[in-house]
Amino acid sequence: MFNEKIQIGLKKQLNRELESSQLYLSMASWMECQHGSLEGISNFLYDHSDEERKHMLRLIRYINKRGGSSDIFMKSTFLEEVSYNSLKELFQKLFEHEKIISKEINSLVELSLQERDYFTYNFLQWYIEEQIEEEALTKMILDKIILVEKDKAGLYLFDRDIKNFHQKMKSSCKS
Ligand code: OFO
Repeated sequence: MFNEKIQIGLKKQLNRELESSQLYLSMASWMECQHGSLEGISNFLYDHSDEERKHMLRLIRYINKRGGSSDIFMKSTFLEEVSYNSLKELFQKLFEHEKIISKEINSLVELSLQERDYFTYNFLQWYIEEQIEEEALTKMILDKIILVEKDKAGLYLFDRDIKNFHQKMKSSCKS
């Protein structure tokens, strides 16, 4: 029987991943509407929304494989209308969001040790690595945006950088 406390923790996390996916999606759409010329950034956000969905799926498959059930969620939610005063504000929110997710993952790791569930402990190591990358990535983007924010030419070049960086990441994931 799959440990009840662990199951509840993992189910909460899969809902957080779903929320993350929706957050990135709403940000991508806002970017596309408000800053259509900066398509490197909006494409990055759209793709990241898909990534977050994959993080959720990974949890669902794990819970089911361990004999639990993840058939408890999916209340249909409508995306709230979002708006940001600036690109900087958007990425600040994203960075804060990723830090919260990291904290939640850390608590789950702690719980898995308390409950002596070493399978789950091992499973969660992938999420730990992922959060290290995601915090670093959102912080790097935020820092760059702060540097070029008021400079239109700088923003254009930055968007091109994100596009190239993003392409490289996508092809390294495929190989
Ligand atoms: Fe799922 O990593 Fe971001 O939130």
